[in-house]
Amino acid sequence: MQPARPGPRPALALLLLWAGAGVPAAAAPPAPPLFNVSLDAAPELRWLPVLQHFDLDFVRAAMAHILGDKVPKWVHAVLRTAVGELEGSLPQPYADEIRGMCEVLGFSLADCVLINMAYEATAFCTSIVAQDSRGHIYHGRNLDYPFGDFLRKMTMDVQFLKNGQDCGLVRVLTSLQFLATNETLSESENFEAAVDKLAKTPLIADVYYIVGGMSPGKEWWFRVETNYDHWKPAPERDDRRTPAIKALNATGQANLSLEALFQVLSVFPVYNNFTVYTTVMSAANPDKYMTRVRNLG
Ligand SMILES: *[C@@H]1O[C@H](CO)[C@@H](O)[C@H](O)[C@H]1NC(C)=O
Ligand SMILES: *[C@@H]1O[C@H](CO)[C@@H](O)[C@H](O)[C@H]1NC(C)=O
Ligand SMILES: *[C@@H]1O[C@H](CO)[C@@H](O)[C@H](O)[C@H]1NC(C)=O
Ligand SMILES: *[C@@H]1O[C@H](CO)[C@@H](O)[C@H](O)[C@H]1NC(C)=O
Ligand SMILES: CC(=O)N[C@H]1CO[C@H](CO)[C@@H](O)[C@@H]1O
Repeated sequence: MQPARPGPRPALALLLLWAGAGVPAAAAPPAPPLFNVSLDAAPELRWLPVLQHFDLDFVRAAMAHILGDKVPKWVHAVLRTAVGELEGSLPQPYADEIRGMCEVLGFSLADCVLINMAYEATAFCTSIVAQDSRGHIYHGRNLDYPFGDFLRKMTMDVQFLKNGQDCGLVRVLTSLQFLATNETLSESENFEAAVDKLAKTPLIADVYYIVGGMSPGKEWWFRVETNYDHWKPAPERDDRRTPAIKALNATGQANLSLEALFQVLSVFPVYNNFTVYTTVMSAANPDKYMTRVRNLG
């Protein structure tokens, strides 16, 4: 793993519950709450102000549920020991960040890492990278999760602050994301280097990375990735790929925009009852980043 590095970083956090009561059942899907996380604070402390916005008992219940439901008991016992032994080799500052939150929640670091792995392994995603006719590149993603009612209430946007200033980086989080992702993106000089590094980073769970860069490519103007090898046909029982491609075809490259991409990600079954959130963003235009929580009843 890479050495620790200070600086703004997106993906990290435990499963969190937004304690905001009485979410209005509006027609338009709502944005998640936005929280600041200061990178000037020590890693083990920086997430605690965010935690205060959540009902900790609910968070604990959700974590216990994921551990109990998704991880068979014997696997849990084995992994717990293994992760316990790995503790010292988890990359910083993640290890300290997780430790800080786990302590508040009363879980072991091993359990928190396990929860993350269980989550990563059972989430379904549709990711799209597309390029409009002017060469602007867009990235969109739906996160689908069968245990979504918890996650919907735990979805938040996080704004990272450095030296008290916002770093122009807002990220959606529902859980501790796979550790390698952010480091890769931050430490790579360019798109090719990031792809190269992602391809070489050993992963615990099977993950398809989809990387949107800022320089226009040559082949297709979009790429859709779900949970299956894109070089094989998608299985009939869960084909979100074909409808997404159809919707992109119908949009047309000239009409691509963040709004259009959001619409593509709202076509059934790309969008379905399990969809927790939809995020659209453009690397060249980070201000237009947008996440909406879906199916919030
Ligand atoms: C986050 O920090 C910025 C910069 O200090 C501040 O302007 C903003 O109000 C804060 N937002 C939240 C949600 O606390
Ligand atoms: C989308 O358009 C491409 C290029 O015209 C075509 O090859 C492909 O079959 C279309 N796919 C779907 C699902 O409509
Ligand atoms: C793109 O939008 C234009 C109108 O702005 C429309 O005439 C055209 O049919 C659209 N292209 C596709 C492929 O839908
Ligand atoms: C999605 O949920 C709605 C409302 O709960 C239900 O009526 C519908 O049958 C579900 N759709 C699928 C495909 O499961
Ligand atoms: C793409 C991205 O957000 N990268 C951030 C990941 O974390 C590092 C620090 O560890 C930041 O410098 C990057 O900006």
